Parts: sequence; structure tokens; C-alpha cells
Amino acid sequence: ALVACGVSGCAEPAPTPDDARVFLEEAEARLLDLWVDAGRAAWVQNTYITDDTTALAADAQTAVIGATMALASEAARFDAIELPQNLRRKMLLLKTSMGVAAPVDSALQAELSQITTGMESTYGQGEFCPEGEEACLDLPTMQRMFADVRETDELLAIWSGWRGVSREMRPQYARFVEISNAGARELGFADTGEMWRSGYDMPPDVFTDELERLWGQVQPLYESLHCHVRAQLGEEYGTAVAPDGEPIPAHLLGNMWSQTWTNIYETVKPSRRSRGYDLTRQLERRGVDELEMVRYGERFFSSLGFAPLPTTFWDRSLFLQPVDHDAVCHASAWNIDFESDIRMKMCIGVNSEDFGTIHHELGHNYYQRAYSNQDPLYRTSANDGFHEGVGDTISLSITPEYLVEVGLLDRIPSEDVEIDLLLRQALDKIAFLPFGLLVDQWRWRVFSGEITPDRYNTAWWQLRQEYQGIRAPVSRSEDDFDPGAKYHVPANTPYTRYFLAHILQFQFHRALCAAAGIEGPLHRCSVYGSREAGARLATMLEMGASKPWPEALERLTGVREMDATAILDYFAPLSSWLNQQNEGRACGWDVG
Ligand code: X8Z
Ligand code: ZN
Repeated sequence: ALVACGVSGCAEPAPTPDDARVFLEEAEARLLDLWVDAGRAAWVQNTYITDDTTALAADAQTAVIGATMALASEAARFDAIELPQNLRRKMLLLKTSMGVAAPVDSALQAELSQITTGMESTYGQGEFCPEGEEACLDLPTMQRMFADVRETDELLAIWSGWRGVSREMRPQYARFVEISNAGARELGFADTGEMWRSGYDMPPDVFTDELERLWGQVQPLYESLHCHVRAQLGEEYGTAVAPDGEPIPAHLLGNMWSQTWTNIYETVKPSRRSRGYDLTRQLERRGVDELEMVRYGERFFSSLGFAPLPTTFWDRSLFLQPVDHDAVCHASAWNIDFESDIRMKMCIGVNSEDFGTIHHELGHNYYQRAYSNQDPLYRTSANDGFHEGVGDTISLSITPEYLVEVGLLDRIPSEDVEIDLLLRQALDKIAFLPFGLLVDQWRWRVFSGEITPDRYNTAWWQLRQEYQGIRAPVSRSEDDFDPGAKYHVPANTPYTRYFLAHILQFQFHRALCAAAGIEGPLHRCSVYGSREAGARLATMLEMGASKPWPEALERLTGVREMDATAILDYFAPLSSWLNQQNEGRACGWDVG
């Protein structure tokens, strides 16, 4: 290009779109190398936590952040020129490819990585040692207790006990917020929250409105479910424990975080007469082990036409909780080389919940493999809700009919179990919705400075009460840091993605059922064995992030908008049933 010279001297030549193309190609090659290195280090840290593996993982993350920040600042020279859409898209993806940014100062980058990696290791190593008892309890053990134990005192003890682990994270978290915000600002975002909200192919504040709209669609159904569950808990434990018109104490819902309530199905089920089926029992009865559970998941994807998992998946994954060292047991899916080295990391238990989570993780893995032919910056999902929604979509096809077909159930329960099945499903999918929203409502306000460190815990419980209608069962203070007791906060994984996934998976499911030519109610549809459904799904997965998400959604569903009508259709019969049950009850709760 020509060098323009004026009275004040000669300006740098304006860069061309070709310069941008070359810049991005080199940037992607460099980043890919660093991502692979960081992935290997993080894998070892996650599956074998020690001070050393934590330090090595932090170093590798520092290298990614350092390189990405340098590239992003170089990329600024293309800000003012006209670029083809795909190159402009990659310029933004370059910035948002980091879960967290740090200023261009290597000391701060290292400090940030050490904090985040350290908090994740702390979480993974966390345990609760009850007074006067020999053994300490790790998180998987306490999670199983939440599923089985009904003694409220015992539940209360582990509920508070686990929250002892996150207290030490509070100062680290405050420092993390400071540094990551400074990094986000260097990239031109207002703060880390705005950086996160910039990954949805629309202005961040429009995205916020979208969330409000979707929540508005499903909120009435959540409140009906909440009302019925509270009434049933009142019958079980007494209305003094779960009074009408008040938030539900958080230790009674069968889950450490009260985020899904399936474990209290027996308490809230429609009638004493046990109907439907219990998948956990079926798995146990048949002696299905952890690996075989994964095989069931693989066979489902194979039935849709996806290629079998590579042998390296079986050799390199972690399926069982290690007995002689610590690991981060929170389930996750990895693609170490961004091509075919896909792995799952999960401390599998033989139960129905983990059967679902296996499909969830496999959804990530099949997505990762499907987009591996895209350019490196496009090797991710259309938006992060899509990544979280794929495996769950497949899980929606785990119907009684499917279970009978694969030999996990003897016979299809009679038609009158419809409400039983839907209620169980709602305790998972509907109960989750407000939790899926509030985690980042808290973090966004923390990043923006609206919630200051001296109000971290108070603000957390205000949101828990407002959105979920639950309350802490024992008094909390600002010495506690209860958000840190939820994996995604110390691990710095955005959470709105799960809310989106819970809406999207029903849209995906509805589209796949249509592609498979299956009629009838959505909740009885299984696309198992449908090559048509599989092919339709694959066309969307293969796109990765190469196009704005509405285009990916359109490929699969024919529409360009996220929309809750699919989830509402699915639960329509339950919704009427709940309304009948709730007649005469004072629903809702005081928001404090
Ligand atoms: O974290 C997960 C997955 C890994 S991406 C197991 N989920 C959220 C959670 O457990 O809090 C899946 C649903 C919500
Ligand atoms: Zn996931």
C-alpha cells in the first residue's frame, strides 16, 4: 500500500483486508498451539491435583492470555478498516476466546492465572470433616448423601460443611474481579461481564433483554412447580419447616445447590402408589457399570449416524473417581488437540442422574469432533448455550420406549403415568431455570461493581430468594462465600449458557422429532435410530462458530430465535395438572 505523506510526515500505510487475513491465519496457528499446551496442562491438573500440576496449568494459561492479549492489541490496527464479515467475526472471537482477560502486564497475567487455577484446585480438593468423626467427606460423597439421606439434621450438616470450603476463596475472588476487569477494559469492554455478554451476535444489552423475555415465558411454570413442591415438603416435614408464602429452605430439595430437584421425586410424586420407573434401580438391577453407561451413550449417537468414539477416548478419559489422589470431579468434556483427541472427565456413579450427565458430556464431545474441520477460532459452538444443549437434547430421547428397546426397562409403563414422568422431568428441567439465570446475575453485578466484596454473600442470597424462592437454612454472613461453593464460580465458567441450553434443547428436540417424522406428544418422542434426525443435527454441529448463531439455529429448527414455546409445549399437560393441585394454595414467596 501507498504511504501517505503530509506536512507532519508520513503515516503508517492503512492495512488491507489481505493483511488482516494473514494476521488472523498466523494468530490462529499460534493460539492453537498454546491452547493444546494449556489443555494438556489443565487435564493433568484436573485429574491429578497437586501444587505442581496447579502451577503448571497456571503457567500454560498465562501463556494463552499473554499471547491473546498481545494479538488483540495488534488487531486494533484493523478496527477502522472495512473487513469481510468472516474476518470481522474472527477479530471479536479472538477477544472472547479467553474466558478471562488480563492487562498486558505479565505479572498481572500470572497472578490472575494462579488465582483461577488455584481456586479450581481448592474446589476439587475440598472436603468436609464432621466433628468427632474419623472420615472426611468429599463432594461426590456429599452429593450422593443429598440424593439419599432424608434426615434434616444430617442434610443441614453437610450443607453447611461443604460451604466451609469456599470461605478462603473470598479475597482471591475479589482480586480476580479486579484484574480480569482491567483486562476486559483493555479489550474495549466495560468489564468482564460485558465481555461475556458480547458472545451472542447481538449488542450485550439486547442479549440481557432476551434473557428477560425467555425467563418471562417460563417463570409462571416455575412458580407452579415451586408451589406444589413446597406444599409436599410441608406435608413431609411440617409446615413450620416449609411454610406457605415463604422461600423453601435450601437443604430439602435433594441437591447441594437446590439446582435440580429430581432426588425428592418420591416426596412430591402425584400419588403414594409408585408408578413410572426408577432408572437408578434399573441400572443397578442389571449390573450396568460405569463404562457400560458410557457405551449406552455412544450407541445412541451411533444410532443417529455419528461415527464411534475413537479408541483414544476410551484409553484417555477419566470415568472413575481416583482413589489415591485428588481430582476435579465436576464432569467436563475435552478436546485436547482440537481434532480427535476427545475425552470425558467424570467421577461416574451408577444412577439415573449420571446417566443423563454422560449424554450431556458426550454431546460436547460429538460437537467438538464435528467442528474440528473449521478454522481454529471457529472450533466452538454457535453460542455457548448450544454447546451445553446438544447432549441434553439426546437425553430428552431417553423415554420409556427407548429404555425398553435397549433393554434397560422391562415394559412400558401404562398411559396414566404421564404426569409422573413429566413431574420427574420438571424437577430437573424446570426447577433448574432460575438457578441457571441467577449465577451470572450475581457475577455480572460483581464485575460491574454494583455488588461490592462486602456484600458478596448477602447479594447472593437475595438473588437466590428472588429467582428461586429458596433461602439459606442456617444464618449466613460475609465471612461465608457461598457462590464459591458452586463449581463454576471458582472455575470461572460462565453460567448463562445453561439457562439458554435448557430453553434450546427443547427447540432442538422438537426439530429432531419432526425430522425423524415422529408425531405425538414431545415428551414421548425418542429420535433413537433416526438417521434423518442425526443428519439434521450434524449439519448444525459441523458449522461450529463459523456463522452467527441464528443461522445455526435455523439450519436445525427453521427459526432464528430462541424461544420457550417448545419447553412449554413439552410440559403443557403437567402445567394444567399443577394448576389444579395448587388451587387454594398461597403460591409465590416474599422476595425479602
Ligand atoms: O456443569 C455442568 C456440566 C458440565 S458442562 C456437568 N452442568 C451444570 C451444573 O452442573 O451446574 C450441566 C447442567 C448445569
Ligand atoms: Zn456441559
